[in-house]
Parts: sequence; C-alpha cells; structure tokens
Amino acid sequence: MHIIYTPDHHLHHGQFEFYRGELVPCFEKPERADYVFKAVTEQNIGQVSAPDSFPLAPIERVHVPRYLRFLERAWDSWTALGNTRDAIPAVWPIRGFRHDVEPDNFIAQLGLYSYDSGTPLTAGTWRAARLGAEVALTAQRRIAQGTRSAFALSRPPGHHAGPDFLGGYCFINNAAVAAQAFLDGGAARVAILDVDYHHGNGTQAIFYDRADVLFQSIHGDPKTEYPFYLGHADETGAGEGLGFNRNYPLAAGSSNEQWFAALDAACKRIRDYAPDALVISLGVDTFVGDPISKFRLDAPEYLRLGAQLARLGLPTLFVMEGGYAVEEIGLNVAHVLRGFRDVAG
Ligand code: SP5
Ligand code: ZN
Repeated sequence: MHIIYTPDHHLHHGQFEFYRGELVPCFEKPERADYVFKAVTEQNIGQVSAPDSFPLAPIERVHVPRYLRFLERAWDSWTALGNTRDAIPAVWPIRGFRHDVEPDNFIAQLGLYSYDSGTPLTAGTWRAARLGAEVALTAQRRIAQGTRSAFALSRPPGHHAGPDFLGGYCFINNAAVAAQAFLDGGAARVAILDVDYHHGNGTQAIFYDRADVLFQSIHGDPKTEYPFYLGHADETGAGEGLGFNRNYPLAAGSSNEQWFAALDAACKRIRDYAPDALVISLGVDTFVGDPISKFRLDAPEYLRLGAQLARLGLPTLFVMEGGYAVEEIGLNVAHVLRGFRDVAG
C-alpha cells in the first residue's frame, strides 16, 4: 500500500466555527492528520511518499474555474479589507437570488461559493487544499501505474465540496478529482463509496448526471444530520446518471449491524457495476467516540470494513475525509487499511 502525505496540510488551520450561536474551536484541526500519519507509520501500513506537483487542469475537471480563482485569491481579498481573523461567510443567496452575477464585494462572493458557516478560510487554505488534491492525484497515479492500493492522507477533507462551493470543512473534492483522473487516464467506469458519517453531497453533486461514476454514500439520515439538505434514498441520479447514485441514510444511533447491512448492499452494487477502480471516501467519524457524530463503530469494525472492501478485488484508492475523535482516528484509519491489506495481500 502506497501512502501519500505532506505535513504542509498544517497550512490550513481554522480557529473557530459557529456552533449554537457561539464560536467554538474547529473540530477539523491539523492534529487529525498528524495522528493518522503517526498510526500508519508506526503500524507499517505501507511506504510513505510526498505528493508530486500537478497543474491546475486535473482539479478544473471537477471544479469550475471561477470558483478556483475565487479560492486562490480569497485570503488576499479578505485581508485587503483590513481583516486579520479567519474568513467566515455571513450571507448566502438562497432561492430567488441571482447566482450568475459575481459580486464585487468579497463577503458576498464568499456566500456565493459556500453553504455553511463552519468552514473558515485561512491564510494557507488554498495552498493546503491544492496540495491535498495533489496528494489524491499522486495516489491515483500510483494505482494507474500498477499499485493495487493507495492511501491519500489528504487534509483538509473534500467530500462536501461541490463544483463551485465549499462547506463542511471541505474546499476541493479530493476523491472526485482522483475519480476523474482515473477516467481521464483511460478507465471506463469508477465507483466511489463514501463511508464518512456525513453524506458526500459535494461528490454527489459533481457526478449526479453521469453514468461513468457510480456514487454511493452510507451516512446519518439528513433529516437530522449534517448536511441536512441532501443525501436521501430517493436521490438516484439524473439523465444519463439515473441509477448511478445511491444513498443509504441510517438513523442516528444505528447499530453496527445496520451499518454493515448497508455496506453489503453497496458492495453488491459495486460488483454489478464492475468498475475499473474504486475510490473510498474514508471518514472515520462513524466511530463510537466521535464528538460530532452518532454511529457506534469501534476498532474491530474498522478491520472488518477494510477486509470487506478488499474482497471486491479492485484497485482501491482510499482518500481521507472526516473523523474528529482526534487521538483515535489514527488507529481507526490504520485498522481499515490493515484489514484491507490482510485480505488483499
Ligand atoms: C468532512 C466532514 O466530516 N465534515 C463534517 C462537517 C460537519 N459540520 C457541522 C458540525 C456540527 C457540529 N456539531 C457539534 C456537536 C457537538 N456536540
Ligand atoms: Zn464527516
């Protein structure tokens, strides 16, 4: 298993997010990736290397250029207004507002390109997010060159970021960028399975009308769980993509058996689809001790998850997403990868 990592993820370090009318320290913090890196190296999961450099082109395959230009310039625009704290949006164009006119006002631009107030943009966010995508692209390249599995230890996470929006701690959709790179490298079909506690609304949005990417997500029911406005079972794709999107919303507090029943169904669908490659959006916020989530998986379940994914027998790219029980997420991620390796060899 190849592991791709850079400590430069530290460039993104939000201070606070809004929670119940208060600013609280960000759950998504650099220590998360540090603990994962420590666990995968201590447990000898695979050889670690730094990301290669890539042009913007493979990222522009899933994000619209004007959104990326906005992200690149955002911190300079924000500080030019005299601000020193993180940029957090305060106004959004909901139904009936114009989305086609880009405002000149920076805070209005930030609202146009975001959907929550929990995703602060900092001095190093653009560089870290771009590097995170390059981590995923490097891992994808290793698989395209013949490695059977790789782990992109990207941070910040990506699965909530859509074609032209940020949110849910995500800016660039690392898993989507990698999936598209498989297709651009000659793959006919790619399956993405999102096992993060939260619905992968950004990934779904990117591929919703396409049949060349099968997107499936197992997550807390959006009727009660973030991101609330997407992730229901009746979202099955549109146009050519009809039948190539599948959601498995589970009630908060669902048992391990309910979770693994959904995984079985998702794996069966992947086998029927017969993809050339599999991308796993690997969030471990399904953990019993996670501070913001409500499933109850613990250590042995992560070994079982990895083993079950290996039985699909596909070239598999794991991309890091959520998980906020900071000290335990390293072990949980290492368990998934070890469970996978023990079966896949
Ligand atoms: C990548 C990922 O996992 N993003 C998740 C974004 C969730 N943002 C909303 C967090 C709401 C925080 N609720 C705090 C509950 C504390 N008891
Ligand atoms: Zn999550």
